[in-house]
Amino acid sequence: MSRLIVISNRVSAPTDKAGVAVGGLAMALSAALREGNGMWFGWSGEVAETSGQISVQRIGGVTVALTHLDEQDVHEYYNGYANKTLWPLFHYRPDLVSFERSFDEGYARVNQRFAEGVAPLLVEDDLIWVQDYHLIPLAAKLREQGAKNRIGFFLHIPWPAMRILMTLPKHLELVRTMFDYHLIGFQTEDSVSAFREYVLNHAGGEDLGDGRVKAFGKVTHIAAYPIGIDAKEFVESSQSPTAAAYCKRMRTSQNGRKMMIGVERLDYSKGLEERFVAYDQFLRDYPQYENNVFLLQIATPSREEVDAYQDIRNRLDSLSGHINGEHAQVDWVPIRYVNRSYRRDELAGIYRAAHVGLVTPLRDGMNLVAKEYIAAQDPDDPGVLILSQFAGSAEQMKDALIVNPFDREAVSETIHEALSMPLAERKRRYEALMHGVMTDDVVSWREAFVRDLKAEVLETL
Ligand code: ADQ
Repeated sequence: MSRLIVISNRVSAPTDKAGVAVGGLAMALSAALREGNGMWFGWSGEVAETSGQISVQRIGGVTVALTHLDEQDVHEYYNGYANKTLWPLFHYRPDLVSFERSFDEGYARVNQRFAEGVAPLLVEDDLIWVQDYHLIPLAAKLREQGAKNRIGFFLHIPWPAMRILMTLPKHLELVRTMFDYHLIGFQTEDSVSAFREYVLNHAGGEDLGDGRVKAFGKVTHIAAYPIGIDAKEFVESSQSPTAAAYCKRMRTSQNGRKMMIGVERLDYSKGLEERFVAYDQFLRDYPQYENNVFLLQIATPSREEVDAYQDIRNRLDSLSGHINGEHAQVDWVPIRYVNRSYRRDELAGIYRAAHVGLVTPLRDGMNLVAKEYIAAQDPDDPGVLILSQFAGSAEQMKDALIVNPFDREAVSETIHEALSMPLAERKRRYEALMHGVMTDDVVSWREAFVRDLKAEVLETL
């Protein structure tokens, strides 16, 4: 049986601490690696002088191979090309993109270093699965090292429309490197179409049918593999004593009011500012909800070394203060704004206590919070999910109330619709959504991708 080798920027093999914030993705990949005697390769998260040395360890039963990055790498590759160039661009924010030649060079250098670190550890029939935008050119670098293995790539964020991508200097070179993969997985059909459009219209490519596209003299396979959550575990976690305690704590503090919940990394792609503005609009449009509803917004700071993240944090501090100042009463604040992270079982209890889940990103590859919110609901009295049409999950979760997050009046009306929805309709929508969350979970995502990667014919190289 061939081994699976997962390569990602960071490695998050689970530790044994129960309930700690290890995501479903880490769990699902680790399970596959454990079963198949595989290996997970990536950056240790440490910043140190790099000697090219790889440290191999066992973490939670998984073999993990770690490399360090030096300060220049972190600046140019991680904070630079990955998070100041590709992330904003792929989330349709060319206004926030920094293009610097040194970022390009850092990105190429770290990908090269990853390839040099992995190549000696490979055997002939290893299946390699590269994760996400940090490592797009890795297959090309591995080929230069002589690797003939099957290599697949999964992009967790959106693939942008052709005209957006074309604002990236050297976009053609980036896409060229993708043809060294046998299989490229995207979150949505929308991303698959955008990639195909670029290849056909800008790279002189050809559509060979059945998801095969040809360009640069090579063929690769493209398809959508929408990622899911560890649904069964999340449901269990929502019924755990910790979740029950958190749910009770929230209910007590609600004091009969309805609660809406938002949970995300503090990122400009998540539409937090627009959400606050729409909520402000809602409080003006429907004064009957004054003192009867509140929004609990949990936003964990992330990527704080990048200016755009400091800016959004400052703007949200000011906006939440402004809205609260405008509407609050001595015994009620409309927004509870919390900048910390919670364990998964705590989060599950908080979701369960919320009457409405507000998931309104301006762009999102998938958005797992939407799925976690549904998985945590009480089937006899479920809450309502409001979901942005620009989240990848909207392609699957059609029974949510779908909104345009840029249209604050429509979001305001939808909040009213959610808060006043009769139980029968809440149940009908929840049951349909829950069926999808349970069926299309993270394990079926992983199995579908690995099965297709194994099945690819080696005509592609
Ligand atoms: P993210 O942009 O991080 O992921 P998302 O899919 O919503 O977005 O996942 C966030 C995860 O972090 C969820 O599991 C959530 O519970 C957790 N989380 C967020 N805030 C938290 C807090 N305060 N405390 C504890 N946990 C918190 C990227 C892409 C997404 C894609 C995923 C997976 O941007 O579009 O869905 O990868 O492919």
